[in-house]
Formats: sequence, structure tokens, C-alpha cells
Amino acid sequence: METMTRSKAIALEEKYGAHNYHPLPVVLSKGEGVYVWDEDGKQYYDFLSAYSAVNQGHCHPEIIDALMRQSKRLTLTSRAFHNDLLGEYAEYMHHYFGYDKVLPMNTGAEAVETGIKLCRRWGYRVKGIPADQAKIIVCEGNFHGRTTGVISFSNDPESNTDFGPYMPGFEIIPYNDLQALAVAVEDPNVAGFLVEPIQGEAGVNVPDEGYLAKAYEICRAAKVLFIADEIQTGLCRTGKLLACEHENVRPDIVLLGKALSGGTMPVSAVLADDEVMLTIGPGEHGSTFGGNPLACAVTMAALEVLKQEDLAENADQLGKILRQELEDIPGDLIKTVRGKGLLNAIVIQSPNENAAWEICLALKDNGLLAKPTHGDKIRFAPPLVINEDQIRECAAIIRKTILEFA
Ligand code: IF1
Repeated sequence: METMTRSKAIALEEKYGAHNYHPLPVVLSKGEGVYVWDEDGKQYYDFLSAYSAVNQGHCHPEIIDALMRQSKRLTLTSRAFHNDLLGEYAEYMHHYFGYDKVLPMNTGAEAVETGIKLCRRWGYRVKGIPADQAKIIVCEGNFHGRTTGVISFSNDPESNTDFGPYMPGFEIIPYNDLQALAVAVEDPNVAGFLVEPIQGEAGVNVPDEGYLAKAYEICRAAKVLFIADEIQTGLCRTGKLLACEHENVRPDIVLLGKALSGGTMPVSAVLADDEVMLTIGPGEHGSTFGGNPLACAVTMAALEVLKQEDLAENADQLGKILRQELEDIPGDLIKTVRGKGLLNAIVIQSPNENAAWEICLALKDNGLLAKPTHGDKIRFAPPLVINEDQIRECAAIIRKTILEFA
């Protein structure tokens, strides 16, 4: 009976939903903090956190409270009229992140698109690049979203095969390669460098220490905007409010999304100073839902939680414990442990090419949900509200599961 309920939900998805995902076979119906429950009432640790969108934990009471209160008052006006929260939100974002201005959008991909438009505008109107010649440098292995613009500069065939023609104006260089960046920015038509401080989709690819700081320096010297996609790495995930802070880099443009709403609704934002932000004028960019009062209320609550619960510090400390525990697992099934804060991954080495998937199925049976990425990697990214006892219990689940496979 229980199995039937579970398989029915999956069967309906399969029959009536598009086949653009291959989820783990678990049907979740409830979440609280670091836990989620399936329809049979089985409890799991969530070690994905909706790809870092629920940093504050599932259904955080203060975020849900803001959502409920504001949703009874006013949810959407469009930007044709002012709403009484957008100004307050913009000021809040200014004080929280230290940028002159915020441009509110909804999904992460929209924030990326907005960053690209701002960068190109700045390139033409401030840097003086000739019309339609602006170029943006990106990195191999990047993941910035699913729009046709964004997949135009992906080098992942899964993301862009047979979705062309692609948008021109991008150059792909190797990640973590300062020499390649230095050569690329010699072209005076380069307007920006778009980079993930840690590459998420590529399997939590952490660059060498000093990479971001030196890359920023190279960009500054060449009058090229440094655009940080902090959609996954930001909002305390890596142990700092923004991952760029690890190297004291203040990007020219910051892209935020995911945990900005604590996982309740799609909220994204682009941060920049006036020199960049004011290159876009009225009617030249926008979105029906961007800056809606519900999003403003929820986002301020979600950001308050990060600060009040000191989640950057918690992510930093518990990340160290988690990586140590993972390093201590005997055997050679785990080839590599890597990450920063609570954005971590292990690389599996096994003659069985399905090993990572099978380990995730076994982890699920043992009460922990994680997802393999790019075949041999498993991402470990629990909500940042996790405590030390819980992280050690999770490490024990992972250890036990890995040893079952050894
Ligand atoms: C999916 C990955 C994570 C992102 C960065 C922009 C976006 C994302 C750095 C776009 C989104 C997601 C989307 C999700 C899977 C996921 C993902 F595995 F594909 F790479 F998180 F690691 N910049 N990442 O990571 O944000 O438009 O989705 O709000 O299923 O596509 P979005």
C-alpha cells in the first residue's frame, strides 16, 4: 500500500510531466529544518538543500511567518505602480551587502541574464566598446542556468545540444587559469568576466587559493567587470556571506538567488554600484514578478535568519568537521573529498560506473538524501541550520553506507 502511494505519484509525473529530470525515487511530503519526510513518514536528512536554496532549513518559522503575513496583505502590484515594501527592501539590501543598488528578479537564470545585460550596457556606455562588439569571458564547466542565452556559453553537451543557434559574444577559458584570463582580457572589447567562486555543477570544483583575488585584479587592471555568480555559493553556504569574501574580493556585479527566499519562492537579485546599475533606464529591463512585495517581505526575513543564527560561522565550522569525518572513512571508494563550508562533494572511484547513483540509493535507505552529479561525484550540502550532533550522525550514515559498498 505504501509502495503503491509512492509509485502512483511517480507514475503520474512520468505520464503527465515532461521528462526533463531523473530524480531519486523518493516522494517527499514534509520538511522541517534539516529533515524531510516521505509519504510513508520515513525521515531523512536533506543533504542537497534544494541545491542550496534552503540554507535556512525547511519551512523556517520566521520565513513562513513573513510569507503568511504578507500574502494576506499584498502579493503583487507589478512595477507599473510602487509597492510599500520595495523601497524598504532595496535599502535593506544596500545595508546588508554594501552595494549602491539592487535589481530584483525571480530565478537565478534571470539574474544571470540581467548581469549580462548590465555588463554589456556598461561596456558600450562607460568603457566605450563599439556597438555589438562586447565580449564576456566565462569558464569551462560553468553552470549559470537554462535560458537560451545562458546555455549559449555552456560547454556541457547535456545543457546545450540541439538547442542552438547560440548567442555570440562569449569566450570560454579554463577555470582556475589566471594566465588564460590575462590573455583573454587583452581584447579591449571584453566587458566582463562571469565566474562561479566555486563551480557547483562541475562537482564542487574549488579553485586554488588566490584565484579569485588575482582574477579580480586582472579584471580591474583591464577595466573588465568581475561578475560573481553567487547564486549557489552565496548566502553563507561556503562559510561567508559571499564566497568571494574568502579572498576579500568585492565583485563589480553580484548575482544572488536560491536561498534569498529560504526556499519558499523564486527570488533573485543583482547587486551593483551606480556606475553599472544606472546604465539601464526605465522600460529597458524588468519582470512582472521582480520586486513583488511578497518576495521583499520573505527575503528580508530569510536574510535576517542567516544573520541571527550566525549561519556563515556554523557552515564554516561544521564543514570542517564533515570533511574530516569523510576523510577518515577507510578504503579507496572515496577518491576525493572537497568543498568549503557546507558545499562539499566526494568523488567516487569504482569500476562500476553506476556506483555514485547506487550509493545515493543506499544513502536514501539509510536516511540521508544526496544526489550524484556528473556520474562519479556526490554533493553533500545540508541546510546550514544543522548542528554538530546531526552532522556527526550524517557522517556516520555516509560511513556505514560507503563501507557496505567497499
Ligand atoms: C536545475 C546544478 C546546482 C546555479 C548557478 C545560476 C543558476 C544555478 C551557480 C540558475 C542553478 C541549479 C538548477 C538546478 C540544478 C542546479 C545545480 F547541478 F545544475 F548545477 F545547484 F548545482 N547559477 N543551479 O547553480 O538558477 O534559474 O535554476 O534559479 O535543476 O537546473 P535557477
